[in-house]
Amino acid sequence: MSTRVAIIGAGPSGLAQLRAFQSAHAKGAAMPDVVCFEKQADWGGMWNYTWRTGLDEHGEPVHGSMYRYLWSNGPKECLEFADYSFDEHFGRPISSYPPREVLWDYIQGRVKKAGVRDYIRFNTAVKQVTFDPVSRQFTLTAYDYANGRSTTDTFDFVIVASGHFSTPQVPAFAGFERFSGRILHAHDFREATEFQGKDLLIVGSSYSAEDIGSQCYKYGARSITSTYRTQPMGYTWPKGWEERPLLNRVEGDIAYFADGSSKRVDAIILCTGYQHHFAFLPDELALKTGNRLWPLGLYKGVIWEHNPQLIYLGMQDLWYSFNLFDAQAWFVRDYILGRIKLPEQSEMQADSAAWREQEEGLQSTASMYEFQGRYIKHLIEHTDYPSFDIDAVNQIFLKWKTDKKRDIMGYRDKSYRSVMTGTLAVPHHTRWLQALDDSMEEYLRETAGKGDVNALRQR
Ligand code: FAD
Ligand code: NA7
Repeated sequence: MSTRVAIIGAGPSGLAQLRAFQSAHAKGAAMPDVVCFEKQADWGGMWNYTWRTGLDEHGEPVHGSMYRYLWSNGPKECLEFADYSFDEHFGRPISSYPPREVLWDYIQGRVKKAGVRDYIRFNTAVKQVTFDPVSRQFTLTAYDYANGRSTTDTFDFVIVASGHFSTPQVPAFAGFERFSGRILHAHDFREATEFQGKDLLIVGSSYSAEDIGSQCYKYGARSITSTYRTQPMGYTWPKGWEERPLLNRVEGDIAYFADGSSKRVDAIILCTGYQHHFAFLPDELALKTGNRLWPLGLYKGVIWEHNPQLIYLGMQDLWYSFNLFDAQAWFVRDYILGRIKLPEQSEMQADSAAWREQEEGLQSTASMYEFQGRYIKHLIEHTDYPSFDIDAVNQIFLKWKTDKKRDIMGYRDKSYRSVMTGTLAVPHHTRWLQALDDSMEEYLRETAGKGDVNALRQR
């Protein structure tokens, strides 16, 4: 009987796993019996945008945290697939920071070409996974909303690819109960124009704070006040945006900060991060970690050391993203196909501890993406995933950071060179700050006519 593998989630990580199995199969390897469970109606994970918040059409928690008008927050040259370039997908150079819909199209291009959609059960939410130590098999229960029935299957391996930017971390501050405006977490933020003409308070000082604040500024918020717990973001903000130390309390519509200063605000957006949350897993199988570069318990960042039949993809804090998931998925594939053998548990733990020690010593931003780059290099040395120039990608990260420091509202107008194809990105036809229409049609206009766009969509 062939090996049975469950993949939970058809986002970039789960899709990388399907593509990894398919690519080995195309070279003659046996294809395990793979089922990918996806609770949404389509693939792409976070990149499959939804306007919904709260519960979805089935009453499941909405997975999506992405918002309208989201543009890539890092250069596409840092996330490019090594086996499917932007050139191959779009047939011409595009800019370095595409909007969400364009990246979703790119993700889909590779898996459409690989022909793996039939492995996915859409509208099917995984509800429970248990492990029987005697049969050494998992039992996975899911609910198939398309057919209105519960399903139960057994698997030899379970690969958790359900993401970790979906369950919000929602702190409370004194006075929230009586605040007269709207309070929401970044997970529920969708439409920046809602805050046009408003004085907005943003709690947090990481990617969501920076980007949601920038969006609201771009779409006409009257002022942005961002409040930090540990350190300010420190960019040169445009007029109307200031950073204050941590929010202390709210009285009516007045926010008071740790330095005693205050500001009247209309709405509060909590950009306070996300939890690794796996409602379908029993406690002993659930990864418990904050958002960091080396969560403990995962050999090579993917294999659950206490039960190596359980695998996690994409659980690290992300500098690299799509090609990181690929490196992990190819490694996991070769492990499941028996090409990579595991050492004893103690050796796996020692290996993880060594990575963790390195992670704890990281001081500078550069050392963090270099660490993740080293990890990717290490993984792909074990597999046939196409090698690529990770040092050159690190250099792009460095330029990205410098460009952001120089101009937080203008960094998305910069162009970088692909390390996969050598193609230099072309500047977008409109500067990011003026580009209010983020649709794919608008993005690809000028050099491609309508027909070309439709042709690209059909790939
Ligand atoms: P996800 O994309 O989250 O996909 C997980 C999938 O699992 C989803 O389809 C979900 O429906 C499914 N799932 C979850 N639970 C279940 C269940 N119980 N049963 C069945 N299916 C389930 N990355 C970048 O590289 N560049 C960016 O610009 C960028 N911007 C971001 C902006 C925001 C607001 C957020 C939240 C993230 C951003 N990211 C960005 C990171 C993004 O998370 C990754 O690019 C990528 O989507 C992670 O892929 P994943 O497959 O691991 O997880
Ligand atoms: P991150 O990067 O995990 O950052 C979370 C931020 O929230 C960070 O600044 C934290 O401050 C802050 N935080 C967390 N809890 C609190 C409380 N209680 N009070 C004040 N501030 C708090 O999450 P993001 O959402 O920004 O980014 C996640 C992904 O989404 C990322 O990949 C993006 O591309 C999009 P700290 O620095 O810990 O003091």
